[in-house]
Amino acid sequence: MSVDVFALPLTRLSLAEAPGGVLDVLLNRPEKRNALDSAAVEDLVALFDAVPRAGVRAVVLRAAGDHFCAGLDLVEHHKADRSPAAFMHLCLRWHEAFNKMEYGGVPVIAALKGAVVGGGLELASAAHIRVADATTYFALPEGQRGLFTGGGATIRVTQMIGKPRTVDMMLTGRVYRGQEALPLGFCQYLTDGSSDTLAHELAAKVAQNLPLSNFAITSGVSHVQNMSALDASYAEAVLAGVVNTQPDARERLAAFADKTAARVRPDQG
Ligand code: 1HE
Repeated sequence: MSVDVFALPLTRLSLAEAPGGVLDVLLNRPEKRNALDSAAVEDLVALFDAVPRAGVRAVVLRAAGDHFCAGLDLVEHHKADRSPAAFMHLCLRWHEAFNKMEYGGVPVIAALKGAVVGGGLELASAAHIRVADATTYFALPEGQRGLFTGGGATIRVTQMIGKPRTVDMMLTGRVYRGQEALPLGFCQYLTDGSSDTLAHELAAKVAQNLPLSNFAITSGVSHVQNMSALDASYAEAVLAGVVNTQPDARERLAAFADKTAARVRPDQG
């Protein structure tokens, strides 16, 4: 049974349909630079809980205003004067949201711009593809604010850029951007134009893959990272057994066999 994401009572996110089964998700609190308060985190949990059962073929996660996301809502956090247990439980909701994003099996493409900092970088790192534009910059300013990352930076940012670089960013507040950030792994694409536009182009392409292939690529690659090499090779074989024999693939294989399918060429981008 398909879930209707448009029926969700979201307050911090706006949704729109894009062609080809792509869902456009807008972080929509630009006046606060899309800082993640508890309402935003609950929206992300509700949305990414529903997305895998909603027939969505790919998600573009983008932002209103000049900045992707300023991280934890520091004003809410200051006013709430939370106990250690309360903040731990809040962090667990962040993990719930980001794990649903990463492991849900539906490709998520983040269109970045401006500040992608603190929890904003943690949010971006849960996406499968990150597209940056010329304004995008990455930082983990928690250390300077008397805080520590709690939304998965120790896990996903270290996977993206490595432990020494992550620790340096945390300690010194170092900022990365542009041509320096790209080869380090902060993003897979850097555009001179609009990251929204490129993210949508990529989503349209990704959405043409069979959903079961995309499920295996996104959730499968993430899951096997958590396994021993022995278990990972077993899991990969089981996944491939299911995906590579799916009836929907027969048409594509037939097209290759009868030479009507596109060949892989070096100039296709
Ligand atoms: C916010 C937040 C926020 C902006 N929480 N309200 N993250 C940070 O340390 C980043 C903090 N933010 C900034 O450094 C800057 O705001 C920005 C570089 C993102 C944007 O600068 P700018 O000049 O465009 O905007 P601004 O004037 O600083 O802020 C505009 C408004 O957004 C203002 O509210 P207003 O009511 O006074 O207009 C700001 O208070 C508000 N705003 N960022 C709350 N983060 C699970 S642990 C995760 C740990 C973390 O993420 S720590 C946070 C790291």
